[in-house]
Amino acid sequence: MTAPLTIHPEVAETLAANRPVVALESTIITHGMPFPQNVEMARSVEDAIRERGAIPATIAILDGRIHVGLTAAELDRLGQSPDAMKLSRADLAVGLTSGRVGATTVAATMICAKLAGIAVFATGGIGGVHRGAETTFDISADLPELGATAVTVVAAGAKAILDIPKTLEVLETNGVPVIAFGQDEIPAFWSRDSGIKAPLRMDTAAQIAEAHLMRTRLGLPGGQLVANPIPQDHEIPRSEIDPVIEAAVKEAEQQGIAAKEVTPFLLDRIFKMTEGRSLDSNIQLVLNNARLAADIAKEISVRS
Ligand code: PSU
Ligand code: MN
Repeated sequence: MTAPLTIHPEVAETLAANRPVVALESTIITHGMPFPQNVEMARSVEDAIRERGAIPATIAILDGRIHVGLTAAELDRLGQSPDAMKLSRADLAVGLTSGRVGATTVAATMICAKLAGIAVFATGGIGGVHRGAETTFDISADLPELGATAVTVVAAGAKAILDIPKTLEVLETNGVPVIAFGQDEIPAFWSRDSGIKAPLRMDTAAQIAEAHLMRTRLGLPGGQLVANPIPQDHEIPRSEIDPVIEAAVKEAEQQGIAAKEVTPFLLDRIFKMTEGRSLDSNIQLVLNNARLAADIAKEISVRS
């Protein structure tokens, strides 16, 4: 009995030839952005990875199977599935046995990428320690997953809807290297700066690839988190986005939003309050992360 994996033929061939593949998550498509921008984003991210010389593999649950690499029709279906389940480590198996359409979070995408033999994964933002976690205990399953599953994840740092210092503490406890790319500070998703120094810094994809392979040689089970700052011309300065985030967090509290609804609720409110500007930035930072992930995947493939 093995995992119910359906690997797209192009992805399977690329992996068999030890050529670079970049995994992509699907919760960002179903719960992170509205239709039709979600499907447009997913397609342009796949194109960006191809232009950079790697093959994209968007991961989602369809018809009781883990699909690694989606056809155009499958991507459309996913992007227009308002009832898609948001699946993390806790509910991945139940999602598969239910037969329903399922989107994978960062945690679940890491699990599936590892099963398929993919080393690098690009997304927008990871889940983390939510503000107020000292009372709600809301800490994303993405954090312990990074400590457990050997995939290098490229994200744009921690969103300020999270408590960034606490998120860094939990990552450290879980043995996760947090690597800021090309700067000292940990980027804060829509903004390049957070005011908080990152634990580690690297300046090239090759360095990140070497560290990934060194972890394998050491037998360390977990992954790496690469925090890649949003391109300058698309960033929203902290002074502008912070009040919007504050307001959204307050609304979530007042409406009693909890558990897995928190992140999608906040994103939706922030998109609406900024009249789409934050959505536009979100798309640009995912593209930027996809390009870096492709570069890292290439550097890993030439070294292994
Ligand atoms: N952050 C974003 N966009 C997203 C997510 C996070 O900016 O779409 C999604 C990712 O799939 C991430 C998940 O893994 O939310 C985390 O959800 P939770 O906080 O419920 O673990
Ligand atoms: Mn949560």
